Amino acid sequence: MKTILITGANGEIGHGLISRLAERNYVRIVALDLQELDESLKPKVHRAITGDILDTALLESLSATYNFDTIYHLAALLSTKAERQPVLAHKVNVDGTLNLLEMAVGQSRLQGREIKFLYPSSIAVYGLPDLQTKARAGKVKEHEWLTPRTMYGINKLYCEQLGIYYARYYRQLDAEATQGLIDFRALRFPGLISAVTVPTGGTSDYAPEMLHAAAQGKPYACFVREDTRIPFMAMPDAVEALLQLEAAPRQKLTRFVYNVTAFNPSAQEIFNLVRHAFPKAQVTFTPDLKRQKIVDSWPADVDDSAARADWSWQPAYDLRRAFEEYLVPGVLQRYQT
Ligand code: AKB
Repeated sequence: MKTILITGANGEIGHGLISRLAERNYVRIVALDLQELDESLKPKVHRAITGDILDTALLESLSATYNFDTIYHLAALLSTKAERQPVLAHKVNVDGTLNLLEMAVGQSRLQGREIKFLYPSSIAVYGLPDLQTKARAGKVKEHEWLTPRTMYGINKLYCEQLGIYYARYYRQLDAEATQGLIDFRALRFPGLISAVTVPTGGTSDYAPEMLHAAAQGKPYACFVREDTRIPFMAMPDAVEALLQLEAAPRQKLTRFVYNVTAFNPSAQEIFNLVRHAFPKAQVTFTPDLKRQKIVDSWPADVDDSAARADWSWQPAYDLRRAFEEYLVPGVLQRYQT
């Protein structure tokens, strides 16, 4: 039996991850979220806890109760929400991650073995200064353009470094060895599109919002320009990427942090696909100049060749398949009454 802690369990990735992990009969999931876990997920987990990752007493009591093999630390405030509440975002995104890393160290000491720590980072760690540079940059590699312009991007970039510190240099001046406590692995996700859930608080949300509005016959005012282009991925691939990175032998991994992506349509191309599936879709493009600037600072594409080489990353869904075989049937089923 493997015991797995998932923070932010009620969020978009949490939904998909819990469903996939629950298919394995050797896994016991402890789900933690600020909001009560959805009823549909409750039967899939061993225990659902409504609580805060900033509550260290709660984390200590969890640590005293369970021997975790792997921690998926998904809880975060996304980019738009983080810009509106930067201090809260810093607390949740940075202090929350620090608390989880400390908990993982405690677990490692108790169990006398390394604890796997899976961390979803984001394309928000990149910051391109203007559209000309974005066009020239093409597929951005992991070490390029690490000059984020949002609180969320800064938080994610710092927490990647924090995870590497805990894996490699934690308490390096202590007499006793303190390495080998945490096996930290991070993915930089692009925008994610799910057929099952609608995101809240992100800036890549225009793609899923457009699709879900069309499926419900609701008009949608897209907050970015038609030519806006960033990488995206269908949610099942995001979940698969986390599971594959978790399962990869450590010796095959040449880095702690990996780009992953699947397709990178413009907002107009997304609209074309949405309109193809829902010919009555009413979409207008009314850019919010401030949110637009955030998306313009993110790369048009990322280079995920390291993930492909090291752990055979390969998305199952390209853009056409994502719409035809996952998103459109999924939202049709979801909104069918
Ligand atoms: C957001 O829009 O903030 C997120 C992200 C790109 O990480 N979806």
